[in-house]
Formats: sequence, structure tokens, C-alpha cells
Amino acid sequence: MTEMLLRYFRTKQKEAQTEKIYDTQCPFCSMQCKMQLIEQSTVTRKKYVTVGKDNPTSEGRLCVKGLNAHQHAVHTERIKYPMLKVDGEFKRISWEKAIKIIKEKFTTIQDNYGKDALSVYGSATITNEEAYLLGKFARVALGTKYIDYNGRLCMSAAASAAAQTFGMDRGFTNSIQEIPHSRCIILAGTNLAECQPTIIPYFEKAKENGAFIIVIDPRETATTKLADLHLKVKPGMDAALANGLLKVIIEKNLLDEEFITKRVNGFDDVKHYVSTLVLDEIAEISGVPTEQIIKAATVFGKEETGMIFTARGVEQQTDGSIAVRNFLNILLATGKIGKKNSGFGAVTGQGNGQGAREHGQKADQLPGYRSIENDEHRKYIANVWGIDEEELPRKGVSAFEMIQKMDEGEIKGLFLMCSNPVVSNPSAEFVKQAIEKLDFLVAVDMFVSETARLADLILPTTSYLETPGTMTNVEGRVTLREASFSIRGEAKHDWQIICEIAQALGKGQYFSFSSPEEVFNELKEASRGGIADYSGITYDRLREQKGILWPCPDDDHPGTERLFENQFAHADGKAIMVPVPIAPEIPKEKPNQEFPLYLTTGRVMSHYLTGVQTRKSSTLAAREFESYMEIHPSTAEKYQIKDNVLVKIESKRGSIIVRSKWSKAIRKDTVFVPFHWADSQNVNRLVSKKLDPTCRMPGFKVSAVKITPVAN
Ligand SMILES: Nc1nc2c(c(=O)[nH]1)N[C@H]1C(S)=C(S)[C@@H](COP(=O)(O)OP(=O)(O)OC[C@H]3O[C@@H](n4cnc5c(=O)[nH]c(N)nc54)[C@H](O)[C@@H]3O)O[C@H]1N2
Ligand SMILES: Nc1nc2c(c(=O)[nH]1)N[C@H]1C(S)=C(S)[C@@H](COP(=O)(O)OP(=O)(O)OC[C@H]3O[C@@H](n4cnc5c(=O)[nH]c(N)nc54)[C@H](O)[C@@H]3O)O[C@H]1N2
Ligand code: SF4
Ligand SMILES: [Mo]
Repeated sequence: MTEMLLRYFRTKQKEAQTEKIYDTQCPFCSMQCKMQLIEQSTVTRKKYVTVGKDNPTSEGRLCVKGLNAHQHAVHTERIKYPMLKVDGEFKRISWEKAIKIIKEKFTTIQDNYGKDALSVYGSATITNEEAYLLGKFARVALGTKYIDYNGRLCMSAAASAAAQTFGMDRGFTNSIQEIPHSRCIILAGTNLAECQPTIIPYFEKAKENGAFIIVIDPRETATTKLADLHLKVKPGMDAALANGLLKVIIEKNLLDEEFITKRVNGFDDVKHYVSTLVLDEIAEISGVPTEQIIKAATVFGKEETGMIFTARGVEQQTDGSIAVRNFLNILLATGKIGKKNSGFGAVTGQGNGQGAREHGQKADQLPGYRSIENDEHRKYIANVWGIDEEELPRKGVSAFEMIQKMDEGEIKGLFLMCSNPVVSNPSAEFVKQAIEKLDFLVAVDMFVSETARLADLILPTTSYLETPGTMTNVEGRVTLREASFSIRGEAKHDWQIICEIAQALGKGQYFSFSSPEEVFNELKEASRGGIADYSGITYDRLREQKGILWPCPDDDHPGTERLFENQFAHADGKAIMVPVPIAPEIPKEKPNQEFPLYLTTGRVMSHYLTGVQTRKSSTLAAREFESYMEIHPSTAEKYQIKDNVLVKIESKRGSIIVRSKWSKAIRKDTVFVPFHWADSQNVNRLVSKKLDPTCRMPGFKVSAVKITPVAN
């Protein structure tokens, strides 16, 4: 009897569940949806479920990536210890040894080749605190000018367009709550429905309220389903198309003359330039019929309010920054900015795509969106950091140009935090070879990514479940990510790793932080008086107010929902319009006899960037387990490509092999390949090295290619 009872209680005990709940934010896109991980444990096993949590931006919604994000975070392949490459194999070592090796290697490289022989490559997935510290680490601990980050491949075109036009760059000029009340919305090169899915209800509400939605994309996507008018533009022709829209707006006199006079410089030059263009020629060049250009321009011009959103379709071009400026020209000409329900949205990509572009990870930048070449700015930051201004390096070069310097042998060492450049940079084979030339590569990651594979030393870091800190979301809202999940093995937070290496390099006094909040308190001071002013923000306020939109310059300031209501951020308070030439400074590849098709690249719903994380998630990987090429059936037949077969795609740079997917949704002159897969499926093998002359963005969205069936 007692035996039976005992057994009964033991089984009960095994089944008894304890439940723990962890707050966090999704590790993926810029919506930064608040979520909770529920851990249900019995004696024998642990089960995880992710649920959404209410907040002002995503309102408790999650998409399929967020719902399954924990699958990679608790994956058995997470790196748990520092790992040193010995005879081509990674071997576990202690932190003590790892830091000692870094110190030795970094010192030797800098002694032999100078300070700038070391470089730092950061990320917009890390927190504001970590992005800030990484910039400080490069300048103060290493004393190198070479630092840049993956946001260069992401937000740089939109950022430079907004900075040049308005004098400041915050993704959304208005709060997200205004979207449902805007009367006409242009979505240019953005696939929100797959890339920021939880934002979609705002646009659905706008539609219910009668808004007219125009989507510009060479493909039909989940987002074009929202469209009242879909302009199926030729890849790379957005700047030309925007000229067409402007021409109609000016010729039909749909202008806001008062706004132009009071608040804009440069309108006459734009007016003169577009008057020299012929609308039918623009239609020909852009692939959008004249009537559709007229329709879009007329509706946008006539409606009382309007918004334009751009994303990587327009921006990841060798004329990306100027193409965005042409869309901003439309907003300025029609007076649809700085007003309720009218404004601009550069749809930020990565989780901290906004904050990580503000606090000093960029080659030419100091915290608070300050410039490293501006004497006042240098003095201010040197003072906050407690160093002499002369000790601060000058500006370096962009992400891809750093890789070119690795190839040329000028950069010998790289500290890589939270990025996978071997997959994400253009001309991927070149990038791999350049990185292989380094004397010493340290990669800080959660997994052995394709780039970490090439490292001499990998340092294990913590995930979104484990690292607290602030993230600035798609709106420009600073949010506090609470995170308290238990750390795997000996992994450390990115900010801790930075501080420990700085300490070993004898710079510990500048990096004596014991929590993200302490780092934030310094970041606040460093941002004070800058364009991205966080100085009125505290962790307590973020908890109470559920996030604050910057600028927030003092403790009583509520944050700024709408920008530019009275003035723009240039010295004279005015915005600047510029004519945007149809023929860009760097000519784009056009299909030709040898390479007859356009290739454009982008994303699918279930994967994230280079796929290192989402390919580890069984649910997400099952939805899309390999790369593919979307192709129109009539084009496919012309090149004897059946549906669902392997195809070789070649450009001047290289080739890949992926599976064909027939679809009438795409233009007949274009094929589309997502970039979430590596090695022989890495579409970046095909993309050229050319960069936008202003912002140094690669032209990910246009290559000329040929396709051939792969024999069975
Ligand atoms: N599911 C998912 N969501 C993500 C990400 C992800 O990897 N997966 N990444 C996040 C990040 S970092 C970013 S930057 C954002 C990116 O978000 P988006 O910019 O929306 O994503 P993309 O798919 O790169 O490109 C958007 C659209 O541009 C179109 N396009 C291609 N060429 C052109 C062109 O020449 N002109 C125009 N007008 N359109 C063109 C493509 O067909 C595509 O539908 O998404 C974020 N969210
Ligand atoms: N052809 C083509 N190429 C593109 C694009 C495109 O549209 N087409 N888009 C570009 C864009 S917009 C972007 S943003 C880039 C992104 O390019 P990458 O930055 O290279 O992409 P990720 O996959 O985010 O790489 C992040 C790495 O950091 C690791 N990681 C994740 N979280 C953390 C963390 O908290 N700390 C640390 N230390 N590591 C972490 C992940 O495991 C992964 O290995 O790709 C660009 N490349
Ligand atoms: S991927 Fe973006 S939309 Fe989806 S849950 Fe994460 S943050 Fe939200
Ligand atoms: Mo991005």
C-alpha cells in the first residue's frame, strides 16, 4: 500500500508543473513587439510558449517569427563557452584565456601596423547601451577610426536622405497612431505585411476609414493586397517614378504654395528640372504606365492628408539616398509633413535599427547623432568620456569599405559583434576571401555563423531573453526590454564583454559599468543637446510611460510624437528640396544580351536576415526550408525553367543554385531571391560592389543575371 502511494505521489510530482514568466521584446524586427516567455517545467522536461504583451506600438500582437523566437534562443547549438580555433577546430577555453589572447593579438597588431589596423563591426540588433559602448570602445579602448555596423546595409540611405532634407533622421515623423487617419498612403519598396506584420492593422484601419493606398513594388506581395493602386515599377527606377509623380503634382497645381514659401528651400530648382522631363518617357523608363502615374499623383496631391513610407526596395540602391529624397520632395511640395496625419516613415529594419544609428557606431558619428568631424561635438563627447579631444580618432569608412581595406591588407584585425557579413554583404565570395586575410578575427555571437566559422576566437553572448536594455523601435520610441532568463553556460552580455576587454587593454576606468542602466545614464549625458536627445529618459520613466519618443531633452519633457510641426532641423528652420536626376551618378546594371534579367532580393515572412537564428527554429525553418527564385511563368518557359526545379543564377560576380517558384505576381523582366540562406544559396554572391556615393549603401535590389536549368 505505502509502496503504491509513494509511486502515485512520485508520478504526481513529476507531472506537477511550475510556471515561470519572463518579460522581453522580440529579437527580430523594428516593431519590437513586447512579449512574455512562459516556461512550464516538470521534473522531466521544460516547455516554452511565447505570448504577446500589450504596448503602444504592437498592441499585444505577435507574428509567426515572434511566436517562435524562443526556439533558437533555447537551441542546443547556442555557444556556451569561449572557443579558440586550434588546427582548424574550435576548442573550449576559459574567459580568462580568451581575454588574454585578445589583449596579446590586439596589442601586437597595433604595435606593428598602427592603431587603425584594428576594426570594429557592430550591429543594430544590440541594445542602445551596447551600441553606445561599442562606439566608445573603438574610439577610447582601441583608438581606431575603423568602426561601422550592419545598419549601413540597412538604414543608411533613408537616414542620409532625412538628415539632408529635414536636418534630422527619426524613422517615423509621426506617431504610429496617426496612420489610420491619413487619407492617402504611399508604400514605396516596403513589404510591411511580411517584414513588420504587426503594423498592418494600422493600415487596415486606414483603409476602413477610406484611405487610398498606393504600393510601389516590382512584385505582388502580401502588402500589395492592401493596395488600391499597385505601381509595378522596374527594379531601381523609383527615383524616376517619383519625378513623374512630382511632375503631375506640379503641372496640375496640387501644391501647397504657402507651405513651400514658408518652410522649404529649393522648390524652384525641382520645378524647373521636372518641367524638362517627358511623362511618357518616365513611364517607359520606370515601367509604370502614364495613367497610373497620373492617378497616383492626383490622389496623393488632392487628399487633405497623406503619408509616404519607404523601405529597402527604394533604399538599397546605388542611388538609394537620392531616391528617398525624391519621395520627400513629394511630401514637401504637397505640404504633407509636420502636420497631423501627414508625414514620412522610413521603415526601420532591425530591432534597434533606429537607436543603433544614433549613438556612435557609425564611421563618422558620435553619440546623440553628433558628428565626429565637428569640433564642438568632439569637445562635448571627449568631456563626457573624460579624455582629450585630440585622442578621439577622426571618421573612418563604411562597412563594406572596411572589408575592402581587409582585402587590401590595411586592416589586420576585426572585432565583430552581432553580424554575419559573409552572408549579408554584396559580392559575398570577395567578402569571405577578404575576411580570411585577417590576422585575427574575434566574433561575438550566439551561434557559429558563417562568419564566426572563419574566426580565430568566438565569444558566446546572451540573447533577447537574457539581456536587458533599451531598444528604439520603428516609431522612434525608446523602449525598455526587461530580460531575466537564465544565462546559458558561460555566455556573457555584449556590454560585459566590451567592458572586460577594455579593462584588459588598460582602459577599464572608462568602462566601469555594472549594469545596462549605468551605461544608459552615461548615454543620456552623451546625447544631451544632440539631435537624438535622450537626456530626459530614465529606466523608471520608460517603465511608467511604456516607452518615450525622442527627442526628450529633460525630465519633465513628455517626448516628441510629431516632428517638424513648426520648423525643420536645419539652421534656418527650412527643409531642402533637390532635383533628382533620372540618370544616377553611378549607373545601374541593366539587363543585356548576356545577363537578360533583373534580379532583386529581399525577405520572406518566416526568416530573418542571414537566417542564422530563424534557420535554427524548427517551426520557422519548416515553413521555408530552402531558398528559391520567384519567376513569372512566361519568362520561365522562355528559359526552359520548369516549376520547382533547380536553377543556376549567374551574374558577373558569381553564381548560385536555388529552386524555381513560378508566380504571376512578379514582373516578367525580373526574378526575386530572398537572402536568408548561405553558401551556394547565398544570393549576395551575385550582387556588385558598387555603393551609393552619398551613404555607401550597396545596390542589393538590382543586378543583371542569366538563368539556366540545372541538369538532373
Ligand atoms: N520576415 C522578415 N522581416 C524582417 C526582416 C527579415 O529578414 N525577415 N528584416 C528586417 C530588416 S533588418 C529590414 S531592413 C526590413 C526590410 O523590410 P522591407 O524593405 O520591406 O523588405 P525587402 O523584402 O527587403 O524589400 C521590400 C520590397 O521591396 C521590393 N523591391 C525590390 N526591388 C525594388 C525596387 O527597385 N523598387 C521598389 N519600389 N521595390 C522593390 C521587394 O519586392 C520587396 O517586396 O525588414 C525587417 N523585418
Ligand atoms: N541581398 C541582400 N542582402 C542584404 C539585404 C537585402 O535585402 N538583400 N539586407 C541587408 C540588411 S537590411 C541587413 S539589416 C543586413 C543584416 O545582416 P547581418 O547583420 O549580417 O544579419 P544577421 O543575420 O542579423 O546577423 C546577426 C548575427 O548576430 C547574431 N546575434 C543575434 N543576436 C545577437 C546579440 O544580441 N549579440 C550578438 N553578439 N550576436 C547576436 C546572430 O546569431 C547572427 O549570426 O543584411 C543586408 N544584406
Ligand atoms: S518579427 Fe517583428 S512583427 Fe514579428 S513579433 Fe517580432 S517584432 Fe513583432
Ligand atoms: Mo535591415
